[in-house]
Amino acid sequence: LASSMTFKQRGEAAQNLVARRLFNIMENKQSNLAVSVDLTKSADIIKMVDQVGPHVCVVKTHVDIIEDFTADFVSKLQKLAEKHNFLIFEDRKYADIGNTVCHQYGGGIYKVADWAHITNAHTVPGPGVVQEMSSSGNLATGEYTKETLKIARDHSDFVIGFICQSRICEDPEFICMTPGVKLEGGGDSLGQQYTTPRDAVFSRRTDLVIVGRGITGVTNPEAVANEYRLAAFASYQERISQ
Ligand code: BMP
Repeated sequence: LASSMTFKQRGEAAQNLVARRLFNIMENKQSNLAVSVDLTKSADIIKMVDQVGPHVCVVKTHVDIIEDFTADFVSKLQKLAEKHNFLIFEDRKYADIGNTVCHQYGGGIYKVADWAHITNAHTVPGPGVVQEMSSSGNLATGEYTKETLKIARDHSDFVIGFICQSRICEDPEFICMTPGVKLEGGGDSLGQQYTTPRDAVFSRRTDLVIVGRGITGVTNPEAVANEYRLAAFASYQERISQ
């Protein structure tokens, strides 16, 4: 069962090279923390990523919110990914027909396919990747989750995991990633609902927590990122030693 295996064992079980690499980083950096750097100026993002980089396995971006996006931003981000050994996840949530998604993913201004190790898609249009939302009243439940899992299994060469609020399968190679995480819980004024790292990784048995404002909104992001890393990794260790 995935939830009782180590990240190292799961990396060995995975066929997909990106999944193998991610499990490897998680094991070596003792980090199942992704930071979502949802800032709107390139320089602020680069500065934040350099500070939190030592503590994360993944840096998640939303490049379409950046006001001054350039190729130079991408090359700086890639250098930091090498320096700190993390993967870049562009949280684009593709949701159109294949032909349009090909253009959106490979072309346009952002050329996401050139630099993002990981991206994601809704499964509403059919085979793709998975999205299960953390916001209240979201519709990604029941049959949607089942169908999504089927799509992932049928395309496991391309799919490395899911965005989900609780573990949706025990397949060792799929990584369950949970956004909407804050040490103090709570929510925001637009429907976001927060769970704690331990609730996500120990109680709901997911693998990786995605933290945005809980880290990017504090005055000492590096120290706080380390706190989240320790909390999420301890919850993983507690889970596998059960
Ligand atoms: P924050 O921790 O600041 O609330 O940020 C959460 C991040 O995760 C945002 O980038 C958001 O787009 C993303 N996210 C989410 O919150 N819930 C989901 O269901 C899916 C997401 O990608």
